[in-house]
Amino acid sequence: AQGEFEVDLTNCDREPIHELGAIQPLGFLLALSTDWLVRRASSNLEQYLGIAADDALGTHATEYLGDQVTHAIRNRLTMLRGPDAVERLFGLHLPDGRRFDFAVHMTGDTILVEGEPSHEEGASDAASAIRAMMGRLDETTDAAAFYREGARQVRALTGFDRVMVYRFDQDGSGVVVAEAARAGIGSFLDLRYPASDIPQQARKLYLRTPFRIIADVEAAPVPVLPRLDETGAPIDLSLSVLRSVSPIHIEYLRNMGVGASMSISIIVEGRLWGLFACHHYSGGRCPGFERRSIAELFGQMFGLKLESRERKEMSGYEQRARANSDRLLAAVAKDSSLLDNPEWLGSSLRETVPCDGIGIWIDGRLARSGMTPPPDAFPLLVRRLNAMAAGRIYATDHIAGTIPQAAEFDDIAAGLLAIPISRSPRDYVLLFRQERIRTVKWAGDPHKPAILGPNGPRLTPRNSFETWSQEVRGRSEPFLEAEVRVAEMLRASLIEVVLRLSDDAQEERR
Ligand code: BLA
Repeated sequence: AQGEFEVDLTNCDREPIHELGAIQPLGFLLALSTDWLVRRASSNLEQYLGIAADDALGTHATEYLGDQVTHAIRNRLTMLRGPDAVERLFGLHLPDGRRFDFAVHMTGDTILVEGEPSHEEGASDAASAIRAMMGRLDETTDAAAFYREGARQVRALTGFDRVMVYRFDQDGSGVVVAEAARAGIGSFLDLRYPASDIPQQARKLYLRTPFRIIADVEAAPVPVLPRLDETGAPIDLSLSVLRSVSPIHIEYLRNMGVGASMSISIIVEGRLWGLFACHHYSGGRCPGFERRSIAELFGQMFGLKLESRERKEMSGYEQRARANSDRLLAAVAKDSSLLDNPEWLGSSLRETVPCDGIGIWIDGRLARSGMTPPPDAFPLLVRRLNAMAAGRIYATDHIAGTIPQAAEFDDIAAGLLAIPISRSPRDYVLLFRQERIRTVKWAGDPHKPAILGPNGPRLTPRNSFETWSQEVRGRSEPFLEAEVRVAEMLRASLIEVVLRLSDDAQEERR
């Protein structure tokens, strides 16, 4: 039965997109043994090298690549470093004088050589191009301007109709945080796309090969022959520059009206932070390999700069937080009654980790200030916290997600950061954040990332990108990683103070 259904995401994540056995037609591929004999060839070989793929199998590739190309590639192969290295050679001359660009890498004991005609597009002074691009980035002050400038630079370099900076969230969905686009094609800025639009295995590949070009959505893939080798294995095209594209993704791009697509990975702290996602609408588009390589290098530099910006921001925040916390502790040390004063404690903590309310639970007694759940909600809250991992900070933007009863007060307090302040998890400082109703603009209904395709139980990406607004309730502004780290620091100090106070109290009692 056909119809719409909830997408089975594991289905998508299992498609072996590195083993589709085909390339895009903009170049050719040869798989060579280490002694340079052709093991596999793309079926379009004749078009580029004048010899049919079938006839090339088992021959020496030097016969048609020529001595110069063979020599240059052999030399370069010795420079491959690391398992995911791909070497590039630009503007080499074939025996008949035509200039080709090459990408070479190893997969197992097989050499993969990919060639495509050189573009005479004057991208030769790569170093100064990159230097100028970096300079522009450095002139930007805030994050938004930095992203925007990045998008502009990639568009200027590659000429795509639309260049977006697409940033991932923890749940894998993403949002367009900057855009540079040709006039008159509308804007995707701020739109959110579900995680399933880019399946897991594709994300893994984009970490290994930070650049992906889909030069022409309508181009027929070119099979690499033979499909299976003597061991029955398909060719592994994980690192191939020309790797052909999953039909599901092609369908997705068609549904979006895209003719060519390009993505450049933005990697921060070893993680896929996001992508430069680029669309071309009027047919295919493929910048030359050299220019694509500059774009890729730009993406790498962009990621590094982003990383250092984020680090700087973080360490600034942590420094301020440390100073606040030192001040707080010094004050308490002087006047221990302050710890019983939730108003005072609340306003001091708020400077460090912004919140709307604070509850202090010590020895079964509650003190609170600001926007907090009602007092009778605390015993349950504390019991649930006691049941969680001992002695750890717990932070959530959605208390009711773990403690369903919290839904009753989530219009007042929706988010919580709990700091356990005694060694046995019984006493807490609880920071609450109010609900913040947000409207998320999804590009299409995220509950229907796919519909059942015309050819049976095969997934088809959704075909509507009509903005679908979702009102998110019962959630607060999330607590950031840096805030949680700072809370750890506060915790250590608070424990010290609380221990000291209880020692003093015992002494007084004696
Ligand atoms: C790949 N999906 C991608 C890529 C992007 C997106 C950017 C990288 C390849 C490329 O550059 O085109 C998605 N494109 C987007 C998003 C925006 C955009 C979110 O412009 C927002 C601005 N896709 C689906 C479903 C499946 C799917 C349901 O929607 C699976 C069932 C698959 N997407 C899919 C696959 C790839 C992909 C398999 C990998 C393509 C490849 O590299 O071979």
